[in-house]
Amino acid sequence: MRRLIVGNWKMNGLRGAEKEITRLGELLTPDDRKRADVVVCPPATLLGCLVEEAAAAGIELGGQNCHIRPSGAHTGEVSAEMLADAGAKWCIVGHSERRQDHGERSALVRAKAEAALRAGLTPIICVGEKPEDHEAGRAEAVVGSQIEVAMPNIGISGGRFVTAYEPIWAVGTGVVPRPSHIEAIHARIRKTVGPDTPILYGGSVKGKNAGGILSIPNVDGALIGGASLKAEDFHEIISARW
Ligand code: 3PY
Repeated sequence: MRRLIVGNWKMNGLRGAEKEITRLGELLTPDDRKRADVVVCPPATLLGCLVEEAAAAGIELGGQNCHIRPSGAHTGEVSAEMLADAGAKWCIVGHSERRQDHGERSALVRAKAEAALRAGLTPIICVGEKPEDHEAGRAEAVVGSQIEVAMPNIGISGGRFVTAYEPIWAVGTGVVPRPSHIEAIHARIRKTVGPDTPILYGGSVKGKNAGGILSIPNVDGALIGGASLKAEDFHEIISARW
């Protein structure tokens, strides 16, 4: 089955980043393109700069967050319409760094996912347990209730959304959960989202572990942080054998 590999650049990248997109396009082989769809989510400031290079490289672009309203008096915010206008096709919502740094809860994440859908973007809805939930054996319950609340209304989504499981204790730490843990949580998400919604895994994915992670049942792709910043590192993940 085709995998969806999404790079989340977070708050990294200045003009000149076009060369990483062009380089990635050069590295992607026809076989890579057959086996995976590739999306890069740069900071919103870079979307307009990357749009031509991304189209030439056969890579789609996404935002990392959006406001729930299309426009208005919301200083410092970026709407899903603006992301779409700048060339995005996707939008990450509810990333653990938004939940932690900006107090975003699952009900707001759902409203953001629905705003993304209304603007024509496909939302990538992130869920994941905190270290203390993991240690207390509550991961399945916590993630289950996050996705139940954050899932967009079917009348708005028509089923078009993606989920990403990112255990907070694995984001940017170099720690990767046991395959049995990833399998159990993805099976729990699958129960709620149904058979057709892709479920990505995110958290310390690298070229060396990508093949193993992408072979776990119900892992339909990956959301990649730091390892997506350099074209060579990101390509190592995309070209991993699963
Ligand atoms: C990570 O792997 O660090 C991520 O947070 C990807 O979104």
